[in-house]
Amino acid sequence: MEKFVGQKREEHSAANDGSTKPLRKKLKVENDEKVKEEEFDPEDDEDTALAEFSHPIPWQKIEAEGLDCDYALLFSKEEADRLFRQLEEEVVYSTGQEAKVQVFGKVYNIPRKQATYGDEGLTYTYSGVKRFACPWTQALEYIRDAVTKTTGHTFNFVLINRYKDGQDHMGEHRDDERELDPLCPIASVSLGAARDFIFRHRDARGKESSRQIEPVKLELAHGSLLLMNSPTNTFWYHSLPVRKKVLVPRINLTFRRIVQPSQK
Ligand SMILES: O=C(O)CCC(=O)C(=O)O
Repeated sequence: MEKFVGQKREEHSAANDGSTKPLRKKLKVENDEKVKEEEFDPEDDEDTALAEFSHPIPWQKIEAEGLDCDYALLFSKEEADRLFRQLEEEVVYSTGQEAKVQVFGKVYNIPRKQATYGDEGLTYTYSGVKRFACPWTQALEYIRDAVTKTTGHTFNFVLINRYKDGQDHMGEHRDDERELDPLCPIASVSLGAARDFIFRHRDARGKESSRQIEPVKLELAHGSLLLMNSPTNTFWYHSLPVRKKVLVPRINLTFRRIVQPSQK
Protein backbone atom coordinates (compact mmCIF):
# COMPACT_ATOMS: atom_id res chain seq x y z
CA MET A 1 0.00 0.00 0.00
CA GLU A 2 1.13 3.53 -0.76
CA LYS A 3 1.70 5.93 2.05
CA PHE A 4 -0.33 9.08 1.28
CA VAL A 5 0.48 12.43 2.76
CA GLY A 6 -2.71 14.49 2.54
CA GLN A 7 -3.34 18.19 2.05
CA LYS A 8 -6.31 20.47 1.46
CA ARG A 9 -6.72 20.51 -2.33
CA GLU A 10 -9.77 22.75 -2.81
CA GLU A 11 -8.28 25.91 -1.32
CA HIS A 12 -5.38 25.85 -3.73
CA SER A 13 -6.80 24.96 -7.11
CA ALA A 14 -5.43 27.00 -9.98
CA ALA A 15 -7.37 29.89 -11.51
CA ASN A 16 -8.03 29.74 -15.19
CA ASP A 17 -9.45 33.16 -15.93
CA GLY A 18 -6.59 33.89 -18.36
CA SER A 19 -6.14 37.50 -17.17
CA THR A 20 -2.71 39.03 -16.68
CA LYS A 21 -1.98 41.29 -13.73
CA PRO A 22 1.28 42.68 -12.40
CA LEU A 23 3.13 40.31 -10.10
CA ARG A 24 2.17 42.12 -6.91
CA LYS A 25 0.45 45.38 -6.03
CA LYS A 26 1.29 47.79 -3.26
CA LEU A 27 -1.01 50.04 -1.28
CA LYS A 28 0.00 53.67 -1.05
CA VAL A 29 -1.50 56.13 1.46
CA GLU A 30 -2.20 59.48 -0.19
CA ASN A 31 -2.19 62.86 1.63
CA ASP A 32 -5.96 62.74 2.15
CA GLU A 33 -5.51 59.31 3.79
CA LYS A 34 -7.27 57.62 0.88
CA VAL A 35 -5.71 54.31 0.04
CA LYS A 36 -4.75 54.03 -3.59
CA GLU A 37 -3.66 50.93 -5.48
CA GLU A 38 -0.58 51.37 -7.64
CA GLU A 39 1.09 49.19 -10.22
CA PHE A 40 3.92 47.03 -8.90
CA ASP A 41 7.32 48.63 -9.34
CA PRO A 42 10.03 45.97 -9.09
CA GLU A 43 12.72 48.59 -8.36
CA ASP A 44 11.35 49.88 -5.06
CA ASP A 45 8.94 47.27 -3.82
CA GLU A 46 10.65 43.91 -3.91
CA ASP A 47 11.88 43.92 -0.31
CA THR A 48 8.45 44.91 1.02
CA ALA A 49 6.79 42.24 -1.07
CA LEU A 50 9.26 39.59 0.08
CA ALA A 51 9.11 40.59 3.76
CA GLU A 52 6.15 38.31 4.40
CA PHE A 53 8.27 35.28 3.49
CA SER A 54 10.58 35.83 6.45
CA HIS A 55 7.72 34.80 8.77
CA PRO A 56 7.55 31.11 9.64
CA ILE A 57 5.09 29.07 7.59
CA PRO A 58 3.57 25.82 8.83
CA TRP A 59 5.71 22.96 7.56
CA GLN A 60 4.66 19.37 7.25
CA LYS A 61 7.52 16.92 7.83
CA ILE A 62 7.58 13.88 5.55
CA GLU A 63 9.95 11.15 6.68
CA ALA A 64 10.70 7.54 5.89
CA GLU A 65 13.90 5.47 5.91
CA GLY A 66 16.47 7.71 4.15
CA LEU A 67 13.75 10.19 3.11
CA ASP A 68 13.58 13.65 4.61
CA CYS A 69 11.23 16.25 3.08
CA ASP A 70 9.38 19.36 4.20
CA TYR A 71 6.17 20.55 2.59
CA ALA A 72 4.28 23.83 2.94
CA LEU A 73 1.96 26.18 1.09
CA LEU A 74 4.23 29.10 0.23
CA PHE A 75 1.95 31.30 -1.89
CA SER A 76 -1.71 32.23 -1.42
CA LYS A 77 -4.02 31.11 -4.22
CA GLU A 78 -4.23 34.68 -5.55
CA GLU A 79 -0.47 35.09 -5.67
CA ALA A 80 0.10 31.64 -7.11
CA ASP A 81 -2.43 32.47 -9.87
CA ARG A 82 -0.53 35.67 -10.72
CA LEU A 83 2.85 33.93 -10.71
CA PHE A 84 1.52 31.19 -12.96
CA ARG A 85 0.29 33.74 -15.49
CA GLN A 86 3.54 35.69 -15.36
CA LEU A 87 5.61 32.55 -15.94
CA GLU A 88 3.38 31.71 -18.91
CA GLU A 89 4.45 35.03 -20.43
CA GLU A 90 8.13 35.01 -19.46
CA VAL A 91 9.48 31.48 -19.71
CA VAL A 92 10.89 30.30 -23.02
CA TYR A 93 10.95 26.50 -23.22
CA SER A 94 13.69 24.48 -24.87
CA THR A 95 13.53 23.18 -28.39
CA GLY A 96 15.89 20.95 -30.41
CA GLN A 97 18.51 18.88 -28.56
CA GLU A 98 17.71 20.48 -25.20
CA ALA A 99 14.10 19.25 -25.47
CA LYS A 100 15.25 15.61 -25.55
CA VAL A 101 16.68 13.03 -23.17
CA GLN A 102 19.12 10.22 -23.80
CA VAL A 103 18.41 6.88 -22.11
CA PHE A 104 20.87 4.02 -22.72
CA GLY A 105 22.14 5.84 -25.83
CA LYS A 106 18.68 6.33 -27.37
CA VAL A 107 17.26 9.83 -27.81
CA TYR A 108 13.62 10.53 -26.84
CA ASN A 109 11.34 13.57 -26.86
CA ILE A 110 10.38 14.49 -23.32
CA PRO A 111 6.66 14.20 -22.41
CA ARG A 112 6.46 17.81 -21.15
CA LYS A 113 8.24 21.14 -21.82
CA GLN A 114 11.45 22.14 -20.06
CA ALA A 115 13.52 25.26 -19.49
CA THR A 116 16.60 26.10 -17.44
CA TYR A 117 17.40 29.48 -15.90
CA GLY A 118 20.11 30.59 -13.49
CA ASP A 119 23.30 32.52 -12.83
CA GLU A 120 25.37 33.44 -15.86
CA GLY A 121 27.54 30.68 -17.30
CA LEU A 122 26.04 27.79 -15.33
CA THR A 123 25.35 24.50 -17.05
CA TYR A 124 23.65 21.36 -15.81
CA THR A 125 23.90 17.97 -17.50
CA TYR A 126 21.24 15.35 -16.89
CA SER A 127 19.75 12.49 -18.91
CA GLY A 128 22.74 12.84 -21.24
CA VAL A 129 21.99 16.42 -22.33
CA LYS A 130 23.86 19.58 -21.30
CA ARG A 131 21.56 22.49 -20.42
CA PHE A 132 22.61 26.16 -20.30
CA ALA A 133 21.10 28.65 -17.85
CA CYS A 134 19.09 31.51 -19.37
CA PRO A 135 19.22 34.77 -17.34
CA TRP A 136 16.73 34.98 -14.44
CA THR A 137 13.39 36.60 -15.27
CA GLN A 138 11.52 38.89 -12.87
CA ALA A 139 9.02 36.24 -11.74
CA LEU A 140 11.72 33.58 -11.33
CA GLU A 141 13.85 35.92 -9.21
CA TYR A 142 10.83 36.74 -7.09
CA ILE A 143 9.98 33.06 -6.48
CA ARG A 144 13.64 32.17 -5.86
CA ASP A 145 13.98 34.97 -3.28
CA ALA A 146 10.72 33.92 -1.57
CA VAL A 147 12.09 30.37 -1.27
CA THR A 148 15.39 31.69 0.10
CA LYS A 149 13.65 33.93 2.67
CA THR A 150 11.54 30.98 3.80
CA THR A 151 14.24 28.31 3.93
CA GLY A 152 17.53 30.18 4.44
CA HIS A 153 19.05 28.38 1.44
CA THR A 154 20.37 30.14 -1.67
CA PHE A 155 19.94 28.79 -5.19
CA ASN A 156 21.74 29.58 -8.45
CA PHE A 157 19.74 27.48 -10.91
CA VAL A 158 16.17 26.43 -11.65
CA LEU A 159 14.83 23.63 -13.83
CA ILE A 160 11.30 24.36 -15.05
CA ASN A 161 8.91 21.63 -16.20
CA ARG A 162 5.59 22.51 -17.81
CA TYR A 163 2.92 19.81 -18.03
CA LYS A 164 0.16 20.85 -20.46
CA ASP A 165 -2.27 18.37 -18.79
CA GLY A 166 -2.30 15.01 -17.02
CA GLN A 167 -0.88 13.19 -20.05
CA ASP A 168 2.42 15.00 -19.60
CA HIS A 169 4.52 13.34 -16.93
CA MET A 170 7.99 12.59 -15.56
CA GLY A 171 9.41 9.11 -15.12
CA GLU A 172 11.15 7.74 -12.02
CA HIS A 173 14.56 9.27 -11.42
CA ARG A 174 16.83 10.69 -8.73
CA ASP A 175 18.28 14.18 -8.70
CA ASP A 176 21.77 13.01 -7.82
CA GLU A 177 23.96 14.64 -10.47
CA ARG A 178 27.52 15.41 -9.52
CA GLU A 179 27.07 19.15 -10.14
CA LEU A 180 24.49 19.47 -7.33
CA ASP A 181 25.64 20.79 -3.97
CA PRO A 182 24.74 17.85 -1.68
CA LEU A 183 24.27 20.14 1.32
CA CYS A 184 21.57 22.20 -0.36
CA PRO A 185 18.04 20.79 -0.58
CA ILE A 186 16.19 20.79 -3.88
CA ALA A 187 13.29 23.22 -3.54
CA SER A 188 10.31 22.31 -5.69
CA VAL A 189 7.62 24.96 -6.26
CA SER A 190 4.36 23.90 -7.92
CA LEU A 191 1.89 26.16 -9.70
CA GLY A 192 -1.27 25.16 -11.54
CA ALA A 193 -2.95 21.74 -11.50
CA ALA A 194 -2.45 19.68 -8.35
CA ARG A 195 -0.57 16.49 -9.27
CA ASP A 196 0.42 13.28 -7.52
CA PHE A 197 4.13 12.90 -6.79
CA ILE A 198 5.50 9.49 -5.85
CA PHE A 199 8.70 8.50 -4.06
CA ARG A 200 9.94 4.93 -4.40
CA HIS A 201 12.86 3.49 -2.42
CA ARG A 202 15.77 2.29 -4.60
CA ASP A 203 15.62 -1.20 -3.00
CA ALA A 204 11.88 -1.55 -3.62
CA ARG A 205 11.68 -0.91 -7.38
CA GLY A 206 10.60 -3.48 -9.94
CA LYS A 207 9.50 -7.10 -9.63
CA GLU A 208 12.88 -8.34 -8.41
CA SER A 209 13.20 -5.77 -5.64
CA SER A 210 15.19 -6.87 -2.62
CA ARG A 211 12.94 -5.22 -0.03
CA GLN A 212 9.31 -4.25 0.54
CA ILE A 213 9.16 -0.58 1.38
CA GLU A 214 5.96 1.40 0.84
CA PRO A 215 6.11 4.21 -1.69
CA VAL A 216 5.44 7.68 -0.32
CA LYS A 217 2.78 9.57 -2.25
CA LEU A 218 2.06 13.30 -2.01
CA GLU A 219 -0.23 15.65 -3.83
CA LEU A 220 1.63 18.82 -4.79
CA ALA A 221 -0.82 21.72 -4.56
CA HIS A 222 -0.95 25.07 -6.38
CA GLY A 223 1.47 27.44 -4.60
CA SER A 224 3.23 24.69 -2.64
CA LEU A 225 6.89 24.19 -1.78
CA LEU A 226 8.47 20.77 -1.28
CA LEU A 227 12.00 20.60 0.09
CA MET A 228 13.90 17.41 -0.70
CA ASN A 229 16.64 17.31 1.90
CA SER A 230 19.73 15.13 1.90
CA PRO A 231 19.88 12.10 1.73
CA THR A 232 16.45 11.73 0.02
CA ASN A 233 17.87 11.71 -3.51
CA THR A 234 20.40 9.02 -2.65
CA PHE A 235 17.85 6.45 -1.52
CA TRP A 236 14.57 7.46 -3.18
CA TYR A 237 13.47 7.85 -6.80
CA HIS A 238 10.62 10.22 -7.57
CA SER A 239 8.13 10.55 -10.41
CA LEU A 240 5.11 12.52 -11.58
CA PRO A 241 2.83 9.88 -13.14
CA VAL A 242 0.22 10.31 -15.88
CA ARG A 243 -3.17 11.40 -14.52
CA LYS A 244 -5.68 11.38 -17.37
CA LYS A 245 -8.33 13.22 -15.38
CA VAL A 246 -6.12 16.30 -15.04
CA LEU A 247 -7.10 18.69 -17.83
CA VAL A 248 -5.25 21.88 -16.88
CA PRO A 249 -1.55 22.79 -17.00
CA ARG A 250 1.00 22.78 -14.24
CA ILE A 251 4.41 24.44 -13.91
CA ASN A 252 7.02 23.01 -11.56
CA LEU A 253 10.23 24.80 -10.64
CA THR A 254 13.05 22.93 -8.94
CA PHE A 255 15.56 25.38 -7.48
CA ARG A 256 19.02 23.90 -7.10
CA ARG A 257 22.55 24.89 -6.12
CA ILE A 258 25.02 23.90 -8.79
CA VAL A 259 28.73 23.65 -8.05
CA GLN A 260 30.65 23.73 -11.34
CA PRO A 261 33.74 21.48 -11.51
CA SER A 262 36.04 24.55 -11.34
CA GLN A 263 34.44 25.50 -7.98
CA LYS A 264 34.92 22.04 -6.41
O1 LIG B 1 7.14 18.27 -11.70
C1 LIG B 1 7.55 17.77 -10.67
O2 LIG B 1 7.04 17.97 -9.57
C2 LIG B 1 8.74 16.85 -10.73
C3 LIG B 1 9.99 17.56 -11.09
C4 LIG B 1 11.18 16.68 -10.94
O3 LIG B 1 11.09 15.54 -10.61
C5 LIG B 1 12.51 17.22 -11.19
O4 LIG B 1 12.63 18.40 -11.59
O5 LIG B 1 13.48 16.48 -10.96
